[in-house]
Amino acid sequence: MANMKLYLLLGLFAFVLRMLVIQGAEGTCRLLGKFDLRGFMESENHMLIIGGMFPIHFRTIPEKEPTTSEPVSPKCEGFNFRGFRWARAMIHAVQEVNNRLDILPNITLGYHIYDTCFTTSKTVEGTLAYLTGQNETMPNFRCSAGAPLVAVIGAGGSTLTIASSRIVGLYYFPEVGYASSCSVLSDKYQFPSFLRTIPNDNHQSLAMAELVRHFGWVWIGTIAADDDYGKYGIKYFKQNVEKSGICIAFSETIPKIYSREKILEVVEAIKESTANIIVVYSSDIDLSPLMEAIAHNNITGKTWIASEAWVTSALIAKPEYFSFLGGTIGFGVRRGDIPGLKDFLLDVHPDNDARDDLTIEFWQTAFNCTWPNSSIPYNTDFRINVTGRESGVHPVSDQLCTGKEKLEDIKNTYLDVSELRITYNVYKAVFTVAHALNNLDTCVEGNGPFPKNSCAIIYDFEPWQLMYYLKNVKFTTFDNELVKIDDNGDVYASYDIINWQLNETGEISFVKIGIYNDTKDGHEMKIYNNDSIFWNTGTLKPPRSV
Ligand code: TCR
Repeated sequence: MANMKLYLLLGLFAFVLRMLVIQGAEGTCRLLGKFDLRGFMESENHMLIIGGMFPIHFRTIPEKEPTTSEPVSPKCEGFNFRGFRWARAMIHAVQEVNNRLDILPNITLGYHIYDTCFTTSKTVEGTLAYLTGQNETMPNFRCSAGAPLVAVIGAGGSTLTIASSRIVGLYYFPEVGYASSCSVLSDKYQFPSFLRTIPNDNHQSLAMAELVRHFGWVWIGTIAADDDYGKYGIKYFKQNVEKSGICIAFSETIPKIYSREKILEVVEAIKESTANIIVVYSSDIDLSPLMEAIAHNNITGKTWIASEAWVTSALIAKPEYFSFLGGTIGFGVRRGDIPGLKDFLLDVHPDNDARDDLTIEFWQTAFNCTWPNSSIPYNTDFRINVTGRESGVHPVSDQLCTGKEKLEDIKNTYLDVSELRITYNVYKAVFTVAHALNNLDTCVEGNGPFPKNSCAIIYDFEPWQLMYYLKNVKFTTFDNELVKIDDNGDVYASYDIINWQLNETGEISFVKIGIYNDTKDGHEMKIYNNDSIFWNTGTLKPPRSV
């Protein structure tokens, strides 16, 4: 009897629920909230669009009281010159494809680029906007403003890419990563439509373990960013070294949301430990507050092992940090000098497009001035840093920009093309998509890969059809590098081993002291010449950590 009642109740409940769902679908559909996305668009008169997601800002500004008024999408702060360069490199690559006669001769590509602000929420906003073609999200519909979107380049850090490629993966819609190196992204069961032009981090973790063994270090401290990149990278490194009897002295995490207390805890752990070797897996963005604290607390005598994301970063490799970080050794992915990029980067000016507020913000931040009549906020940073002061607060500069400021005259991370590694990956990602599209376009009916040897049609194909071509892509770059994507969406792993030294002008130079390559039957590591390594111990000998 009691069972019967329960069934009735459940039945009634199911009925009411169904009614609600039907009503929701048929009658009361309405737009929820508004996205606030910033970026670059170029889609008029273009036939196909490539999406791109880049961290042009460092973070979002947390909303104070989101429940008492209509919640709005947060604004972003902290202008990231490096991310701005990556986005501009994507545009440059798209234009190069458009100019070339051998790739997609009859098609012009456009782009839709969004700023992720280095946060998952903005990344998901952008991803949903891509799938619907507008700032409103209606799953399962592919509407597009003008031309169809064919693939997304992004989304930057692995944690962001994991979020967005889970969504696009539902539609088997291609996403090509340029910086997302986390090992989980190779799992095609979870991320069926993700591929990348940066190697899987398992290789880098192995390389770090090999380096530690090479120098005979026994006690190691590890520091990971609080994201998939940091945590998986360190986990795989630990698994590897522990097998060789190497001991982990401490394992710390850098918080994602800035916290002075947590940073100071990490500093304490480093101070208290006798381990002289510290392996850090983190993006430069997350690491910078910790390095500020290292300098403030005058922690010297440590040798830092850098993961690819900070090894050549201007955010960390500041001359004033050299006494703490000199001698750092790390791994960089292959670099490339992209032809014409420098001139293209210089060709940016707020006058070119009055609606382009990112460029106005770039100009204001680069020249420390305010663009006349603009409502674009000045690049602010209201966090309290480790010294207890508000860090890098730039009050609105009352100096007006004249527009005559010269980019050539300033030294700026955006314009620094000496270490194009991730930038080169962005370039390769665009070309991966372009070559796949080209192969799709040149398919000969009767010889095609689809049922009955048919081909896809370039003006109207399904995402999975492009996936087929992406998975079989193979091309050489201007640098004669062969780019080949394997079944897991991965590329061949090859790293430069880089050592931080001081050059004659008092700046940090990144000296290549060796290489690490993945080979068919294992891997090879070569350190060219032990004497060419700078150690911050003041001697030619490697430090000891026993
Ligand atoms: N993979 C990192 C993110 C990242 C990055 C970078 C961020 C890499 N390299 C350089 C800023 C600058 C490598 C990830 O999360 O997968």
